[in-house]
Amino acid sequence: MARLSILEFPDPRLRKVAEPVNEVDSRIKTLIDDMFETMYAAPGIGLAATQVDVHERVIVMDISDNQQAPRVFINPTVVILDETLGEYDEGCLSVPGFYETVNRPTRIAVTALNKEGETFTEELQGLMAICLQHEIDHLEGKLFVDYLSPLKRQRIRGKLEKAHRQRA
Ligand code: QAP
Ligand code: CO
Repeated sequence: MARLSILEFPDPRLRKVAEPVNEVDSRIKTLIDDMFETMYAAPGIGLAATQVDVHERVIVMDISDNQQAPRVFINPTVVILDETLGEYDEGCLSVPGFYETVNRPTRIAVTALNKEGETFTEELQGLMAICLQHEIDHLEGKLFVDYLSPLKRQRIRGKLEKAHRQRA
């Protein structure tokens, strides 16, 4: 397994739209293992392949405390079951150090492929539903900061650019 490096806002590669996975082969399985290692090390609760500069529709998630509930979603599609929005203070491994309130539907059904390449459909609610929608946004080149006011987004961008300059 390998720890992958995570792209950070405003890296333009985070804006690429990911391609569907054709076959869940050994290359995709290795990618999934490496994404879990990267997410757990961070630590984080969700990671999309886009964030590690792989532009294919793969998401890993684990909202449990002790790495007890690893979940994989390949080529996910979502149906909103209830248009009622819930608010949540979202963060992102690609926007380190910043948390802001975002509103999203909290009851969805997802259809995706699992790590074995089998199709499944499942209803999700609460943090699982929010996190999955956040991760699917990554596959579309979208970030949670896009839901904020331009002023807030610009402030976050400026601070992260400064941090990147100091690291370089
Ligand atoms: C997405 O985010 C998410 O700023 C997953 O310094 C988060 O795992 C969806 C993290 C919350 C919905 C609600 C963030 C780690 C991890 C940071 C993450 C940081 C270190 C974020
Ligand atoms: Co994110």
